[in-house]
Amino acid sequence: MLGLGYIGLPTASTFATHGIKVVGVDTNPAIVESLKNGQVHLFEPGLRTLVQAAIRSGNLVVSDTPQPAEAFIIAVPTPFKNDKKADMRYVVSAAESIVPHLKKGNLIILESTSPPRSTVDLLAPILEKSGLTAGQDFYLAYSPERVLPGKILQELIENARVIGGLDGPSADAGKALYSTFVRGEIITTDATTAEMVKLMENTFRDINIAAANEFLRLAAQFEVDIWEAIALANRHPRVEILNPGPGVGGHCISVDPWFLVEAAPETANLIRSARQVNDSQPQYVLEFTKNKAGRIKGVKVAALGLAYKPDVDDLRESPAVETVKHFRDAGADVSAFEPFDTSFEIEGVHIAQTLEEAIKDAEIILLLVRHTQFASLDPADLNLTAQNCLAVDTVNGWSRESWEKAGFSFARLGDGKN
Ligand code: SAJ
Repeated sequence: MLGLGYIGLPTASTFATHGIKVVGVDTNPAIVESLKNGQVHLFEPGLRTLVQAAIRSGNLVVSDTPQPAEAFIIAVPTPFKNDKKADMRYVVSAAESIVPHLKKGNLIILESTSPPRSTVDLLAPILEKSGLTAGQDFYLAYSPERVLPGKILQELIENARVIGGLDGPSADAGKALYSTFVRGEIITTDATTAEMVKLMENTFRDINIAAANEFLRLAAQFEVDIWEAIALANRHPRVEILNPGPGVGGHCISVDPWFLVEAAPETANLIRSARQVNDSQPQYVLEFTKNKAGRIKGVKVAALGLAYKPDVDDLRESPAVETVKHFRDAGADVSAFEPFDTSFEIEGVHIAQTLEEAIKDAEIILLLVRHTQFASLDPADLNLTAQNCLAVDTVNGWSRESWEKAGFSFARLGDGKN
């Protein structure tokens, strides 16, 4: 398993606890060291117990270099560059590190989300530097990961899995391998279809969230409460509008649609627009708050939550972080608190170690992530020094009534009625 991140580590551990001998490889020596000591560098429910069981069983060993194997799975990040183009360098270097070990009859599977045709046009030629021919001497397939952070261990086993082979036998070899633990249906297809399927899934979700965010802006304009309107629209049997909020983040949904835009810039117009709507939500949150508070410059703001979504420790591409930066740039005195990661740094922003520290002298409390800890806050328990504190809820996480009863002014993003 090349790459021991959010996908590689759970997958390697699950194979290991199902009797497969796995060498987990990561090029980051700190990750390899900590795993050897039984420490897990990621937060995901149940992951620590699973990794420790896998290591204890003797089936999972970790290393910083690959070794000969019957199957190689590549699960490394595919971020985007500043120009929003896919950065495939980790896939390329993982593939190159396999080449010296490649033997006839081996199976190589790419799991990393990649632009269409990557398996055929990028991966196969690198692997063929071994002197072997893809499809003829070794099996090659693309199988997208589809697990939801927060539910990875369950979805890894239960979700349907798509395996796209360079040819039929490659897809069948992939299916045989994943059958060791996947209980969902395993469907085979060609590699490029499987790549496209993955990109379409995340793009579909991004476009639907963009619709919700655009509805939110319209509702504010028409003095409608978007949260009430969505709940009512969703009573229609064929309508399921998603939740608006401060934007779309994470390493997947805010990145993957750009791979389609990059591959077909003339055609992917709706996809690009959706990305732009979601990416401009942090700016919208700033303007909304400025409007409610009267001013932002010099105001003490407590930002609650920096993760990209509730109850995860992942801050990659987080709209909460973007929003905090917008407030900082507008001259606010920001103190941010992220319970899942108190060591993260944002230049010019105070990172509080506790909720109390973040809010003690706040004039605005800005709820950016609906972490369980924040949603269950009772405003009556808060001890604040500032008078007339404004609570701004960007995720529909708090009750207006309780905050007003506790003496706060209250504003909810998208509530144009109140
Ligand atoms: N979000 C909203 N409104 C919503 C739902 C989500 O604003 O109604 C935001 C979240 O706050 C977050 C972002 O969207 O910032 C993405 O969160 P998410 O929970 O929708 O998805 P991810 O990125 O955690 O995981 C997605 C999943 N893809 C789909 O649901 C189609 C997951 O199945 C994929 O495996 C994962 O991307 C991936 O790795 O590609």
